[in-house]
Amino acid sequence: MKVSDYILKFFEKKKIDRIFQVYGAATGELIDAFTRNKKIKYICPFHEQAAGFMAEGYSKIKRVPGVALSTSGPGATNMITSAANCFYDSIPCFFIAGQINSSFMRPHKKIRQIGFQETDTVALFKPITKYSKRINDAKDIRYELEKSYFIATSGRPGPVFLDIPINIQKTEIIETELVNFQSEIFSENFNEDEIRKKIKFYIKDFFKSKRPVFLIGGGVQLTNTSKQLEEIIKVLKIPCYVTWNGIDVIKSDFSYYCGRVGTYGGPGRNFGIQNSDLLFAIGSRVSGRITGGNINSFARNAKKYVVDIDKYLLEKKYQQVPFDVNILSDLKNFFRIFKEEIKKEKKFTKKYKKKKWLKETLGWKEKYSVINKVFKEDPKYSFKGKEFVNPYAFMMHLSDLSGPEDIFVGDCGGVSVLVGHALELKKNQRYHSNNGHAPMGYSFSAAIGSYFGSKKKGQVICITGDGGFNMNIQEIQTLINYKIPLKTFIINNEIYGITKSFQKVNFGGREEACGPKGYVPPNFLKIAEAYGVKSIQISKYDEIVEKINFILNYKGPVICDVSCKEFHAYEPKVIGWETPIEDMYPYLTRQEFIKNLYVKPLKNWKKPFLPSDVIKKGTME
Ligand SMILES: Cc1ncc(C[n+]2csc(CCOP(=O)(O)OP(=O)(O)O)c2C)c(N)n1
Ligand SMILES: [Mg+2]
Repeated sequence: MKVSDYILKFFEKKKIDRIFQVYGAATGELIDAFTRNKKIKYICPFHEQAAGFMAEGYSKIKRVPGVALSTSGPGATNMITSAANCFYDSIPCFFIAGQINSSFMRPHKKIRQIGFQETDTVALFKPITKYSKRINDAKDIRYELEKSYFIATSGRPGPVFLDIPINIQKTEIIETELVNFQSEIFSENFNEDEIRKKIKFYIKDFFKSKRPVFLIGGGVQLTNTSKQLEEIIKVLKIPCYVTWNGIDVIKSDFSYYCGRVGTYGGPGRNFGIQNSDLLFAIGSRVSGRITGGNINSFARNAKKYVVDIDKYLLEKKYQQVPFDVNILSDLKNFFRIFKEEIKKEKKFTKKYKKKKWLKETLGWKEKYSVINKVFKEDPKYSFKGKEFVNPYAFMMHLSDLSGPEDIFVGDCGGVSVLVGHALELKKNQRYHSNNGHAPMGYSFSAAIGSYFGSKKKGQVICITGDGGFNMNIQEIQTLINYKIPLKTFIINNEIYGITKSFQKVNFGGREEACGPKGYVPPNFLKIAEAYGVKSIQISKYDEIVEKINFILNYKGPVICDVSCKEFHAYEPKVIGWETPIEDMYPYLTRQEFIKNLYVKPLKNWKKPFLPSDVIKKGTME
């Protein structure tokens, strides 16, 4: 058997049935091996970055590692962004590149290049993967694949990179002679007694607390433990807040869901978190996008617990938020122990009530719902006297009209804020985006990957900005080639909206390179037409419902241009590094917060500078 055949057989055993690749001579042997394997198919996107994003989307939905394959040199360097994306969002994926024949490689680092398309890819991928390795000996193939798989999927998951020279790919091996990898040597055992002890502390604190909250992040979805978490929440009757990655964990129709938090906090407006006296962060590293720049003002009266699988994030010296109790554990075991301890606690078995606080937090979610505000005041949007679509109104209707098993994939920029504010998910729906690395152009490719990873029970819906869609627009042809009925909504404001609003605040209103100056997007309807994909424009409020319905019921792929010309009021948001996250621009939340107050308002924080055209009715203070 050739090494290439062995590699495919390995992935087949791991229930991986699609590999995303762009051809090159350096992977010729690997691609040829597909002719001898019946179970795995290759998918041909038009760019290696897109292949990497597809592998990520596939992995997130199918819950097996994704695999992206490229040729040496430029093919491999094109996958760098995708590997980094997986690294920062902890997604297990294999990035594999072919490499030139070992005998033509440069003999020393000082020699820049010998072989055609020779590049030191192992070094390039090292800081953005959990493991980066060239296979120099065909006999190592089993060991290296098993080791890579173990590393990608265990502990805090993440991508791995393997560089496989063409001569190694075609070497004949005898399977029975291959050395295996013994994962036991590398496995990390958690200290169960320590975890249990800390959970017991927490339960004690919980009964003392008046305003406990859970802050839930994407780690729960990665470990597929949402059900266990929900069981615990139902017993504790505790208000739950989610981060952007946690949108996919606790859905909007869950009874204890009280909103989304952070510098762009959604429904609930961060009030529950900021007022809490006991916070437990689960599956989240609680980044600056949650806390804002004024970290000490974050949940400032709360005793803070955190559980994380990444031991470095629990070290005080590296911690942004100073947590009082740090628990090192994987979530499966953590939830198991938590449930065991809850069962033992008699106070829970009696009719346990903690209704006042829950009612209050749910009330804030309703009262400070972004959508309610839009709809009560003005669901329409016009620019220079002409009506366009208010993307918040669009998002609300899309949530409403979507099917029970639909999968949403979002891009970065203004779209991530819109989704965070206004996409309300139902129980069995899924949503994913790219939060740590946040490259534009992720969603369209990742949605295609998600389609291949899905059971095809629901639709796959991509929500992207115009800027994001331009990066990887070539994959429209992949929809045609594989008959993928993807529904793509481009929130087309014809600008780089989020960065334009950043400029407004930070550069005294001066605007450069974000459109209309410097950035002008193409006509997406014509582009879709040229590829032969159905295209539709939604250009005003009254068309939204009818057109979304049409698109969602359409059999094939649709590219929809949601025309929101120059809209970039992504609000509410926190402005300035000193601002505590309860103070959200532009509505009067500071006064509201003081009215709803359990903790002291911060004094003497430096108000951010806002140019006059940004200051609207009811600014801070
Ligand atoms: C690859 C890449 N380049 C640049 C950026 C910086 N950036 C972040 S969001 C953004 C604008 C996004 O524009 P669009 O997709 O149209 O969304 P909008 O903010 O207008 O809703 C830019 C340029 C980025 N995140 N990724
Ligand atoms: Mg835009």
